[in-house]
Amino acid sequence: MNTMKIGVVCYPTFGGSGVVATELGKAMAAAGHEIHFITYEQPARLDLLSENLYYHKVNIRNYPLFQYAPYELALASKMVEVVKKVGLDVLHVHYAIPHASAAYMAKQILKTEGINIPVVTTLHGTDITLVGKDESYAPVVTFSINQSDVVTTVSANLKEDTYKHFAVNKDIIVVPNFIDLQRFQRQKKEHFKKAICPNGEKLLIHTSNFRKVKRIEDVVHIFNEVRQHIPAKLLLVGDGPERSGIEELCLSLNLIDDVRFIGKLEAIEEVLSIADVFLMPSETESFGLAALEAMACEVPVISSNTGGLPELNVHGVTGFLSNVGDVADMAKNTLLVLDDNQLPTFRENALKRAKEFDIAFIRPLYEEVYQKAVETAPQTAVML
Ligand code: GMT
Repeated sequence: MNTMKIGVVCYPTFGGSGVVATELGKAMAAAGHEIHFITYEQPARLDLLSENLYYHKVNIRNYPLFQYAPYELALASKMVEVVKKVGLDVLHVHYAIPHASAAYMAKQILKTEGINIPVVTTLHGTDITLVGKDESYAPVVTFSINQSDVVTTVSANLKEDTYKHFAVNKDIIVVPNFIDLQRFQRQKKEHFKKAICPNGEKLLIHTSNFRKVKRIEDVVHIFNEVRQHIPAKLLLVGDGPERSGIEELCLSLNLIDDVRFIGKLEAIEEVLSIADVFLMPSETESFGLAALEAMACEVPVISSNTGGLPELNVHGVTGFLSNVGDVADMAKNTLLVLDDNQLPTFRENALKRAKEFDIAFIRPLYEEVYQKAVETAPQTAVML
């Protein structure tokens, strides 16, 4: 395949969609494509000294009249500028709101100058299942999905949800989340494990952005049940709006000595390396990238059976699935997984499954998507 110049629009710092966009961009750059990130802040973990990686900052001009500065307009203007300056072949926008509609606007502006830029929109989850379907955004989300040249979702379930909640008339291609197995692998961190579990306790872990959708109170209740049966500790990694409420819950349940909050962490693979089981009881989860990261580090997963999670976590093989909110079932399954006779097999299975999502398999799928977008959209638009 010929190399391309690809514009990537994403949320640079928060959430799985930004991680997927950044890691995909890096993998594409390593494969010889020229990648131009267009965002309001440099994406975390983006090494701009690497070959083929560029960052274009969206400057948001404020004005006393604006209660909310119009980011979408500044983004669309930046996309127009970068497409023209660099000669991009394709624009890939991650997360529909507001990136897909900003891309539509940029595309229309460029059309008036005889340039037709193909737009690929990747839907990640809450842009469809939570925020997107709210009536305050739904008409714009529907329109901008339909106007994209190619649309992808990160799971078959999210594809179904998109058709269910929006009048979308486009084909949707499923391209799952992926993992870099060089980075996410079980490392020897015995000293770290000893510091957290000094008496050989089992370690339960949860990593997230501490939003309501993650149901972290269920994580705490599962742990509370598990520790009635076996010595255990809980590690909560990440930060967000729910954190203080969860700290209070731990206090009221008298768990504070056995639960560690360690905030946001860059080297997440290091703590995953010492964990025995990963808990993801989410209300909704389009794919569950954090669970995939755990599996790559040989950590089995106890999750809800919502959204795309059954497409990743195989019930009874890589962990277990339960109905949302069924804390008792999740606690029972956690104890099954933690059984010393079972744990090594679950660990092995989790790693084997994670290998199916190796970036080496997924990157070419996105290259096909870009190729399709270029073929779908005529190279030069008719001047209006
Ligand atoms: O929920 C998050 O952690 C953030 C959110 C986002 O949109 O940034 O993640 C979504 O996208 C990830 C990457 O595609 C998926 O792995 C997550 O499952 C999905 N989150 C939800 O659906 C709640």
